[in-house]
Amino acid sequence: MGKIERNYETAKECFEEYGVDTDLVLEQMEDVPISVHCWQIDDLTGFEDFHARLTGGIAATGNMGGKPKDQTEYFGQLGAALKLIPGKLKIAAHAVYLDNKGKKIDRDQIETQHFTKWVDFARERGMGLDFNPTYFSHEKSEDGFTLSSADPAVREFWIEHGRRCRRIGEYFGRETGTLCITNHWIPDGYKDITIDKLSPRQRLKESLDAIFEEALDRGHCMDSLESKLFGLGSESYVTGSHEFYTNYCTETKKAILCMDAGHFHPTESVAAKISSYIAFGQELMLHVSRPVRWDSDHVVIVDEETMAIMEEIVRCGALKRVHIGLDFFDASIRRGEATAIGGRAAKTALLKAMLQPAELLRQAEDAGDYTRRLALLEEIKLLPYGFVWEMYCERNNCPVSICT
Ligand code: RNT
Ligand code: ZN
Repeated sequence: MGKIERNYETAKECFEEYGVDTDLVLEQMEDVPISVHCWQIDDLTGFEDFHARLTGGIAATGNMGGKPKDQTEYFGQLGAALKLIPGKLKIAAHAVYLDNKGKKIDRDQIETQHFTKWVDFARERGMGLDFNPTYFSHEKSEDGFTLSSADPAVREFWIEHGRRCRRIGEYFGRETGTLCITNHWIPDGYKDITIDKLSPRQRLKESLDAIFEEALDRGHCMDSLESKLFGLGSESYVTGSHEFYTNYCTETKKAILCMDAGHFHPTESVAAKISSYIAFGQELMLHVSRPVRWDSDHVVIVDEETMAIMEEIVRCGALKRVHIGLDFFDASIRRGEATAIGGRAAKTALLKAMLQPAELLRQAEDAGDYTRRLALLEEIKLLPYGFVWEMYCERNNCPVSICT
């Protein structure tokens, strides 16, 4: 028996004492894909123009070399990064990652034929796809407004983009046989004190209604709406706030909410919000990220918030209702490895959460024995999660260590 097997047997015994079946957990991990975003690999540049400037109040800082110069390099690096993340995955593509064959295809002209590469790439790897319209890094978003713009022509342009993206999402879902979530995030907002906060929201509501007019096959795709508190240059007002989208989703049932861990007040926790949506039978999309002082999109690590998010999903019994995606972009470290580090961290946190003795903890709580609840919570921090992780990597033909 090799070291990994030996260690795993020991771990199995340790977890059994807490009523946890590690084999079962490893099996269950296969039902919970993590959706790895495509945009850490190239600082969200995409394929429209390899010198494109990122706008919309988000920023990839740093200038590490090795950024892909063409699509071949890009897909090579993404493929290599994905190989380092064990278990079931999806890939989240973005509209600017289209294959335009050297021709200018504007956002209101994109079609499924521009995204066949993504389908091939995902299929080869047995992965599903998610999709994101790109409502930023474009001349028609330069004044800070898209779907909530006061200019009807600008709104119409972005509505058309949203509509087309939904169809691409449906195509992804159909072709991969896995539900595709099309996540809409817009940068709209004001830098400074805003007088009329209502009109942009009324316009956003109308734009969304227009985007969602066409009924698509729910078996293949659905939409999510990503809220935000502030962005660079939209510090004072963001049209698509948390309350706005929560109400839009509840009222219309046209989309589910997407919560990004970096889009709230610094001490506000996405984890704490999850149960309030599950209580109403809603589904959620998440962008697991790591804000450091602001929505800085640092690489995801196994920190308290990431753990809290995964624990909450498990404890709510919501592994099928909460769709877990990643969102970070750091250009100060090697980009492919950054993707792998963040993906592995999300998986590690999920595995750790699933290995916790949920039953025992709940029993202590239900019995009103909060002392035992706290004692247990502390004790289980020292269980040998790492040995189960190593077995998870081994079973998925993935290296245990990626430190080069
Ligand atoms: C921006 C949002 C959004 C983007 C991606 C690239 O604040 O988090 O999810 O990061 O669409
Ligand atoms: Zn996000």
